[in-house]
Amino acid sequence: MSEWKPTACIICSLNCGLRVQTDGRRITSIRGDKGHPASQGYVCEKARALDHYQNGRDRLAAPLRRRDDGSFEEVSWETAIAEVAARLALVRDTHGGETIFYYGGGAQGNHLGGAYGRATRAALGSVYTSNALAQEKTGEFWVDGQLYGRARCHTTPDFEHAQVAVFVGKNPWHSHGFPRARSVLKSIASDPDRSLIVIDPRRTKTAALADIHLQVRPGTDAWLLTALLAITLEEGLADTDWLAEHATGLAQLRELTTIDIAAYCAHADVPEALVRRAARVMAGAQSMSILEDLGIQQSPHSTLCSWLEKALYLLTGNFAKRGGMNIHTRFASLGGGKGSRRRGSPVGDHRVIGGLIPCNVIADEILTDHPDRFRAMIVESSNPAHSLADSGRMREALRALEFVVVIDVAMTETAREADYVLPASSQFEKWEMAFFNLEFPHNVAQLRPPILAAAAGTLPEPEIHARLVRALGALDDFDLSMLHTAAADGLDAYAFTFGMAVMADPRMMRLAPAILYETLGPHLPEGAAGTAAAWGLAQQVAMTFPDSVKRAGIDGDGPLLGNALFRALVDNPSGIVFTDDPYEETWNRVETGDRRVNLVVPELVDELRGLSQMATVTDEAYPFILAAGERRSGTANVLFRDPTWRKAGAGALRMSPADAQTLGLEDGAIARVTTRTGSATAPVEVTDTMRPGHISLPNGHGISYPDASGQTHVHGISVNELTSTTDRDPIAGTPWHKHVPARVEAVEASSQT
Ligand SMILES: Nc1nc2c(c(=O)[nH]1)N[C@H]1C(S)=C(S)[C@@H](COP(=O)(O)OP(=O)(O)OC[C@H]3O[C@@H](n4cnc5c(=O)[nH]c(N)nc54)[C@H](O)[C@@H]3O)O[C@H]1N2
Ligand SMILES: Nc1nc2c(c(=O)[nH]1)N[C@H]1C(S)=C(S)[C@@H](COP(=O)(O)OP(=O)(O)OC[C@H]3O[C@@H](n4cnc5c(=O)[nH]c(N)nc54)[C@H](O)[C@@H]3O)O[C@H]1N2
Ligand code: SF4
Ligand SMILES: [Mo]
Repeated sequence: MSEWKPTACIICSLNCGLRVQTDGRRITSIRGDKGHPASQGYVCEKARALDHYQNGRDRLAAPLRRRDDGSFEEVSWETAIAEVAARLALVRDTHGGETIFYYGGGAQGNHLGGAYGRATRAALGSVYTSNALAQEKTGEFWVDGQLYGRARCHTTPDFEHAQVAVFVGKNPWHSHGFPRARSVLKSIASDPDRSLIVIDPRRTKTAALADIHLQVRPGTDAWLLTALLAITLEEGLADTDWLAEHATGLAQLRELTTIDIAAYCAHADVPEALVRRAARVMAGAQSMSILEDLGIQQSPHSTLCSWLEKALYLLTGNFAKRGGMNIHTRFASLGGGKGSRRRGSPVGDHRVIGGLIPCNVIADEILTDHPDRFRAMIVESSNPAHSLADSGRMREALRALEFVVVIDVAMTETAREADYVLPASSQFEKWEMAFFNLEFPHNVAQLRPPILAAAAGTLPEPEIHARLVRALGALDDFDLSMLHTAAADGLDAYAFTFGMAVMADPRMMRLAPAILYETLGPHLPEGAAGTAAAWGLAQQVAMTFPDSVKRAGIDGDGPLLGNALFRALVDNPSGIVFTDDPYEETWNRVETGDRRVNLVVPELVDELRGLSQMATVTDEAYPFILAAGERRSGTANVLFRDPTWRKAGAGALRMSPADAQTLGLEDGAIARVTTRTGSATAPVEVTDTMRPGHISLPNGHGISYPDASGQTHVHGISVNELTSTTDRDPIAGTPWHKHVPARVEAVEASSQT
């Protein structure tokens, strides 16, 4: 048995610190790392399954090229890089680099690869990008921009210190979303002076712990949240002194929320008395934090709900304070960069938020004869043929492109549609970093060394992108000799020389990741060249948040502060606190100009007023509302392709006892779910945690995986065979995955498909 090596869990955005033992190429023992500054030893049950990722049967071991007959053949890396670069260059030279669309850049634990992907995009003139954030968080980012001045003014909850914790469409018991979630939930639930409030149609494990569960009718949160705001103002519960000093738009918000409270509560199907009690508990709290997630972000009125949710904590003054909501620092942005921010999508002119094309319009931007349509796609560490709405249409779009290259560790549903597949080393075989740095007041970052040597035939993304950039000739115009010399002299000499070089030729900035890898990389410790981009990011963090970095105990000024931060990361593989802020610092991050927050989002006013019509998304032919993609103990996006990691029955269709009885379905019976897009069968789990009319299926199922003889089988329902690209938010284009109109019927076991 080997030593306990530090690494991180790569299953969800918490990236809990781990200590693991390996035996040969297997990860044999896993425990929480007490030295990780955020997770402090915490892990959940899913982390135990990580060897299924590392040693999956369909891991890629050589670059693949599609033959004319559709099958794949193995080719050498030299051939693959030369041909991929040539095919991408041909698309660029024929149609323009902006027709090359980049999707992904990282999963839940690996974002360094995406940083290098920026250099490949720059070499090709590719400007349009997207990733999974554009099917969940872009609406919320846009609202942040409206309230606080810029979409990057992202707020984070402080549940550790909050007297009242509120979850809107979020089930942290299973999905986490903040450090040590289960421990924090339990301590709030067991403390008589603190309260847990959950807004969710289902009695989730989190809701079962709650003091108040507002069991909203699916898709009607906008009415419930408006009622909460209305009660807060009508009963005089708002913090008017705080609002007078720090906010604008109170009079208009008051006018907009002067509504028939009883009717709104009835529409949301929650007793008015309970809604009033919740509003009083929130307003009476010394501090309150709120976390919204997919339950509203992937439902009708999603962007409107993000506004109303934020207005709720602002009305009660729970901003820029301990236990409330604060604007955190960031190690790097997960968005698409400046290149695409200025314009809408090329074909439909859809709003681009945070540099990201809405996921639901991607197929439309390809399946058209519009001259500016996307012609080629680079997919990295993402599986859009499985994770985007309407997989059938997404597959059609991928097939319609002139060229597709996929960079992944495994043979995914998307890789199957590609012209070339490039095999990456796993997240345990290279230096890696995740950029989900969302903590406040102590924000945390971890640069993790590999725990295993790279699998034969694979390369880490920094090397893949450096080779592509070289093959495209993008560095040929630059004289890098000064940078090579400076790197040999050490980080301090390099930092100053790099700064001068970029000032002299700003074109170097967009190619920076490749330039850093080529020049600084060889002088970093053996095998650590891939951390060169982290050095660049550390310099940016030190420049953007110098005081916060110094408060975290990192010394230096200017580029020397960036160097000290980078060294601290390399020297502490369990992770570090990289910024430390007083709560008032949040005000310095408000970018509205006058440092006051806006309570009203002008573009959403009509949608808010329109709620009085009491219209909901319903369709008589499809009387059920299907939540397509629920997080459960046995789901982990698509990190584990091998179905044996989860318990039998994990893929069940959940429904209420009343519905099961009406349909004549018993626990374990097979049901057919039909939507406007598709149809599938699953065993039923009858559970009184579901509201009548509401059914749910888990995310991350429906994965094809080879058996021991190499024969591939699909396991479970792939929910996006059932979803539609047109059901989406009018502002952000985010999908209504949690609100899919559906029909259910019992089927004979023999007629399943
Ligand atoms: N175990 C596990 N954990 C994960 C992941 C995973 O795959 N597995 N994935 C990670 C990722 S990428 C993400 S984005 C997060 C997502 O984390 P969550 O958003 O917590 O996940 P979901 O279960 O998809 O949805 C949350 C809740 O929304 C509720 N809901 C459905 N419809 C409505 C509605 O109309 N209104 C309201 N208020 N609620 C509704 C559902 O009942 C559910 O409890 O989880 C992360 N954590
Ligand atoms: N219907 C429905 N659809 C949904 C959701 C839902 O709730 N319902 N949830 C949405 C959400 S919130 C999210 S976040 C997305 C997630 O969907 P995606 O963004 O597609 O992410 P994953 O499924 O996690 O796929 C990550 C890929 O990265 C690969 N990978 C892992 N490690 C490495 C590495 O080191 N290098 C490379 N190159 N590749 C690697 C894995 O093999 C996998 O193929 O799904 C979305 N889709
Ligand atoms: S909370 Fe998330 S990161 Fe932490 S152990 Fe569980 S799945 Fe892994
Ligand atoms: Mo997500």
